[in-house]
Amino acid sequence: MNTQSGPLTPEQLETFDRDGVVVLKQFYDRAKLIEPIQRGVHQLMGLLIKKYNLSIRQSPFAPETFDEGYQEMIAVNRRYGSELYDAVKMIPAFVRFCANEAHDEILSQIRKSDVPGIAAGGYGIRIDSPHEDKFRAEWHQDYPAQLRSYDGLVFWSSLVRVTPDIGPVEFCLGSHKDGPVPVHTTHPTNPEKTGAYALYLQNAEEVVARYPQIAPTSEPGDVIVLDYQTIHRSGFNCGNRSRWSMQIRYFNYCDPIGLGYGWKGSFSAGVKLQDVHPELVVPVEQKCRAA
Ligand SMILES: O=C(O)CCC(=O)C(=O)O
Repeated sequence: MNTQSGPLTPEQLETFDRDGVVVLKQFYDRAKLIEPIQRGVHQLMGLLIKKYNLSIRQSPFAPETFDEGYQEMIAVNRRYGSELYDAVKMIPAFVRFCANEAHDEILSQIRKSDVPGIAAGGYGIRIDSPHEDKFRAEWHQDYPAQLRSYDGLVFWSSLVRVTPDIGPVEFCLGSHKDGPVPVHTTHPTNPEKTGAYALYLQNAEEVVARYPQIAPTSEPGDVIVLDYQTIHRSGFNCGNRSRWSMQIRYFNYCDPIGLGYGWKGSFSAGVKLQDVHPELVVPVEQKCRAA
């Protein structure tokens, strides 16, 4: 296989190499790949509205309004949103989308590897609701939270138009070049944040201040590709619609670090980061300061 060829242009490769993140506009066929996922969400919403006998009116499916009624649904009971969140990642169109060959090709092209892998438990659909902080990801790198290979990639794309008010993801440009930052495993201020959500960069404020930041807006069909070592965080959703987005994590089976520990996963695989990378975990007695 010629690992030099692939979907990214030389300019896009250069951007990725320099910034650790690249935005590919209208990369996916919206009608073929994105709409079936939106349709699946719409169907599951319909089932939950019926199951809980909610007086929520749902219009026939349209890609722009597939989540109509979601805000009302979680206002009745936030637990309904959690039920939907767990369910949507099992929509067949989404699982097919995760294993899209274009993702294999990008991993192969960027990492010059012909053995790409999909990180088990590393794909899902986020629903970031207005003014909700519990599930907001703080500044972090995906590597400690995912493992599998040091040089993995995240494919991030949205199911709704991501405008500044609903909190585009923020990225620290070039941060991937400095490698993994040790993490605190307990959140400094919010005890509600647990597992991967609780991970907190050591000296986060000083670290992120070293890099220029961007928060790209996006449309369904766009994809943002980022390096496992790129520091990023969820934006703040101050709008009146939930930000629905998909994350698919790929890794490289040929990476000697991942190969060394048998491509283990991290939190979602029930593995303790300190058991794989003790040097990346800040001892509990060292106090953490919030950024
Ligand atoms: O979509 C977001 O808010 C953040 C996603 C994220 O942090 C990730 O994919 O690692």
